[in-house]
Amino acid sequence: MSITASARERFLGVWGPLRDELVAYLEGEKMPADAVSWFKQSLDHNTPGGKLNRGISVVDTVQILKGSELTDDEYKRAAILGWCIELLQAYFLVADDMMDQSITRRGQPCWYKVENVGNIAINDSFMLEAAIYYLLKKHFRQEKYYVDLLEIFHETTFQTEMGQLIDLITAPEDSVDLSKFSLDKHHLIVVYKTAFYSFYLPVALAMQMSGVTNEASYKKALDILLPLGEYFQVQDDYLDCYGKPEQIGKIGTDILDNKCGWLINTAIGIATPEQRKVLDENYGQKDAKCEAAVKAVFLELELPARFEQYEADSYKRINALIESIPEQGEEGLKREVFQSFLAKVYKRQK
Ligand code: DMA
Ligand code: MG
Ligand code: MG
Ligand code: MG
Repeated sequence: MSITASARERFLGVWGPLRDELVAYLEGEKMPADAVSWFKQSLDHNTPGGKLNRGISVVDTVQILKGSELTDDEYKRAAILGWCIELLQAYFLVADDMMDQSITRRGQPCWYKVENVGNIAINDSFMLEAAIYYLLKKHFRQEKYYVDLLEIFHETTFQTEMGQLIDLITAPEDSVDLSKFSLDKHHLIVVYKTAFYSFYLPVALAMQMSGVTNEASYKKALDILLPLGEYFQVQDDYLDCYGKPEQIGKIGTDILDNKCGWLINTAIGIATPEQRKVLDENYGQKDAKCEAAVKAVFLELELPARFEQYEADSYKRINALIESIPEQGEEGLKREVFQSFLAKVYKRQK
């Protein structure tokens, strides 16, 4: 099942109070009114407007592992962890949009593009990250798994930043060299920049909250969630070119930005020498005509149909991984955790 409107609404209901706690902290530090209102706007512009897959997956996983309805208090605590991932996502996206020179995000201007924000968005992104640790300390300091939560956040943040590093240096603005691209390179980039924080992190946090302590279960979850995350980022690469901006909420920039994405890597593997020449001459140029020439080759190579095939193959492969968990579940793992996450993203249009 994908996320229902009522699940979204309930999760969104936890955001307002958390946002107010963060704002109250600045007030308590006697920050001037304009700073408090700036931070509040940054929080509201950047945190709640997305699909909320990551955050709601924490709640869903805690619920599935418990096997019965969560109490209001359990729901709220799981949702706080979920919002901490959404804050992490907000932090990454504010910076990512500056580095990728994107225009819109979630149907509104990227934060750095908002009037009077500009490079102040760099500090705003840091403050979104700092907000995570404020909330974790406030709400989870007394738990025996508090240090585990801190470590998981720190480790996945570092992994994501390594991924962003290789994403960016594989896409230099001034020297396009498609011979440096490969699907292996792409695999490494997407696992690090997306899969750890978007897929492993929500489930690992929920497992911590549910009292799962054995390492092997975390490893097994990782072995399913990294491939799921890779599939998700390939969808993102596909939608960058073929998604409608009104639907995906953002305008694709991967071709202009010389990104080592799934489409260009798939194209390189099958292009004729003539098509390759067009790609070499037009990929990564900040020019709409060049972008159109690349897109024309992508269509000649039938990349949409190849993507559909990739999607069907991934679905099978990930379901087979899920079925490696015994039907009755084992040590803090249940098939439904992964099935529910897969259902949230399978054939997504945004
Ligand atoms: C996303 O990569 C990765 C992170 C860590 C934000 P991306 O630039 O492809 O994302 P988007 O398409 O949303 O800008
Ligand atoms: Mg981007
Ligand atoms: Mg990026
Ligand atoms: Mg993208």
